[in-house]
Order: sequence, then structure tokens, then C-alpha cells
Amino acid sequence: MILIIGYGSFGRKVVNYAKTLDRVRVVDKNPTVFESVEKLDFEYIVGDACKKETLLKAGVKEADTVIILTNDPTANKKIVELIKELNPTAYLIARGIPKYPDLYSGTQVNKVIYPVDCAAREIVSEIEKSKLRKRLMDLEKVIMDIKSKHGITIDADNLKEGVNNENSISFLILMHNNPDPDSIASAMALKRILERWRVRADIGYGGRIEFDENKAMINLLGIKLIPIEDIDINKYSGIAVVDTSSSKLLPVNLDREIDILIDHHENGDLTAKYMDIRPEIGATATIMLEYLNELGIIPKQDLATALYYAICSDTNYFRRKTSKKDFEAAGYLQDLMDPKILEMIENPEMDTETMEILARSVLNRKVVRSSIALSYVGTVKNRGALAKAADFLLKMEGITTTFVFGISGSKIHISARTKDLRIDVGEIMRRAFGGGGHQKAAAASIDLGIFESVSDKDSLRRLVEEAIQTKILEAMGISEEEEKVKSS
Ligand SMILES: [Mn+2]
Repeated sequence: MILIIGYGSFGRKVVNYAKTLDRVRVVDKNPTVFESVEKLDFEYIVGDACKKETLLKAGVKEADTVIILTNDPTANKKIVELIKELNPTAYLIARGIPKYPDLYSGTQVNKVIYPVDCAAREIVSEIEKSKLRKRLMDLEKVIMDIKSKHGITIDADNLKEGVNNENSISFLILMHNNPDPDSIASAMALKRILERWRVRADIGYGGRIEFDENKAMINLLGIKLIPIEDIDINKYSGIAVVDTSSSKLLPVNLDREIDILIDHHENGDLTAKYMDIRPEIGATATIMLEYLNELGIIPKQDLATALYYAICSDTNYFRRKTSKKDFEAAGYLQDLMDPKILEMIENPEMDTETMEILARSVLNRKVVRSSIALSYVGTVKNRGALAKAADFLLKMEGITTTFVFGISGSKIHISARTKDLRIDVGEIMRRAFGGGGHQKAAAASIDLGIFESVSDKDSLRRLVEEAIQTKILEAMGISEEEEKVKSS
């Protein structure tokens, strides 16, 4: 039971909220304050709370929480003392009175509340929200401007609501090359938002959809992505870019202004009519969810699953640059997404080629210093399999660093992994092949060059294997003698 003392204008508000939480009992010495209570959905006692008998009548001994809200300092202090005497275990909240900052010192009040501070905090949170509202107003304006440029008046547009509107404008949403889950989910969300303003949108991509997880995400969620080669940019009235703000990562050289740019990466060179770039956020999907929420759009299961997976994968399951907003977004999406589909995306079925490459990487491994495995797997169609094989070899007993390489097209691709903190595979890939990555995971590719003319498979294998191994070991500072690697 919640016992509230004081039914003035402030007390009234508190009672209104409190009665949704628990049974509420109210005490006030002025009987007229209760006259306006229409429906008696709480009990009240008329009496002076500075008197023991009033408090006992109000059942103070059964109260879990007591809230003292009068603005009389002497009364408040007296009531606090009486309550602590009658019910020492009740949680006691008392209204602070700014003129008497020491009013409750020496008493056992659990929490002092200053109504003015609460109001100020509420206003600050409104200011916070207004930032987002302003952003969406700016975004809408960019779209409306394009519409009016195309002679679509807002009224005429409204009349056509719900119709597949041939006359409305269309947007092209671009993602960075080799799109990842965050860029795909963000593009889906923006497409959904544009629909709200009756704008059609296509999602275009460049590069490759590299990982099985990403392929599974696109297939299982039925996402339509159009290869950039099949797109005529000029046919779109607007261009949007999500999850990148760097021109180098775009699939095309744009010779027109970008209309919408939403991203969470630092130091991009792109600009747009509408820009929202927030490097402190872990995933663009989190920003997109904020937009959806603000517009009152509840994402359907497929979009929710995509956004959830995007946040997980961009933050490496909340282990890398994760803001409070990312956690909140994931928490919200958890109830809307489809856990079965997510499970299938996270553990896609392995194709036969990948399986074969894993097997080859185990069979062909050469082990140096009993912890470094190097493995040549021959020709591969899907480069992503090399990374999988490098991860896979790392699971072998005693192995802490792996290099898996193979030929794809006219290039040799190398994937490296380590769990040894003293080894920086990113640095090794840079030194040996001008590749890149970080301490734990890295990759490189080099031209086959003269090897391309070797037609005999066996000779090619020997040549490539030896050349790459030598380069790696050199970059690791492992001596000639040790290079007599032993097969194990
Ligand atoms: Mn991202």
C-alpha cells in the first residue's frame, strides 16, 4: 500500500500516477480537497497527519511506501518522525522545500524530492526529444521540396494515399560497397520511412554480398537489393546514402547532390541536403529505429529482425563501441523480431565448397613453432570461405595463429587470425602483402602475376605455397632454419 500525505495540486498528480502501481491511501486535513474526487478509486482519510491517531487510522503500519507532499516544513518534519516511530521499515519519500535545505537532516527519510527539479528534468528530456523531432521535420522538408519541384503538391499527394502512386517521386538508397547487415537494415528502414511520405525507393548495392550470414539475411528476410550495374541513377528524383559518408566506399561516382545521408562513421567527405551523422552510436540501425519510433511506425517482424541483427553485428554483440541507445534499441526490437529467423541468419547452412575448404585447410596445414598454422587450400570460388577456414583452424588444439590462402580469379587471397596477443596479424599482412586488418584478424590479396602462366596444378600449388609461406614467415621474423616446416 502507498500512503500519500497531502492532496494539493501536486499530491493530486502523484496520486493519479501512483494508483496505477498499487493500492493508494491519501490523508489530508482539509475535507474540501476531496470534493472533486469523482470516482473513488483510492481511499482517503480526512485528518491531521501530525497526529498519531490520524496516521494509525490511515493504516500507516501496513504502508510499504509513505510519500509526504505538503509544503509545510514543520508539518513534514513532524510527520517524518511519527512515521519512523510507527512504521520504521516503510520507505519514506518527502517533498523537499528549497528554502529549508537542511529540513530532513538527522531524520531517516529515504528520498527527498524537489518538484521544481523534477519539472526541470522533464523539460530537459523534452528538449532532447525536440532535437529528434526537428531532425524529422528537416528530413520531411527535403522530401516535400523534391515533390514540389516535381509538381506534386502536398494536397494532391494526400488524395492518392494508399495507391501505388505512379506520379510520386522515387528515391535510390545507396549503401557502402560490399554491404553489411547494418547498411542493409538501415536501407530497409529508410525505405519504410519514405513510404510514410509516399515515396517509392529502390536499394542499390555495389561490390559483393560477402558472408553467408549476409546472404542468409537477404534471402530469409526477402530483401530486394539491386546491383548498381542495373540501375539508371537519373531516373530517381532523390538519392539517399546510409551507413557510410565516404565517397570512396560508394558504388558510384555521384555527380549530383545527395539528398539524405545517415551514418555513424567519422571523417566522411560526403555532404547532403539532410545529414545525420552520429559517430557515438554503434550502428546506423539504431538511428533508423529512433526515426521509426518518432514517426510512430512499429517495425514489422522482418524489419525488426534485420535491425536487431544489424545492431548485434555492428557492435559485435555489444562488445564494440556500443552506446546506451544501441542497448535500448536492441531491447525494444527483441520483442518484435523473429528469433528463429535470427538463429538461421547467425548460423547459415554451410555450402559444400566452404565445407571442402575447411577440410582442405586442415589436411594441408603446415605448423611452425607448434602454434602457427599455414594452409594453402587451392582454388576457391567464395573468398569468405578463407576467413571461415582461418577461424576454423584456430580451434585446433595448440594452434594460436592461422594463415589460410587460396586462389580466386587472378589473385591470391590470404586470411589471417590469431588469439596470441603478442602477434599482430594486421601488421604482418601489411608488411608481407600490403594488406590490412587488426591485431586479431586480417586479410590481404595479391596478383597472381607470373604464377598465372603456370598451367600445371601441382607446380602452381608448390610455387604459391612456398612463396606465400616464405613471405609470411619473413614478416613474422621467423628464421630460415625454422622454415623447414614440419607437416603434422
Ligand atoms: Mn554501420
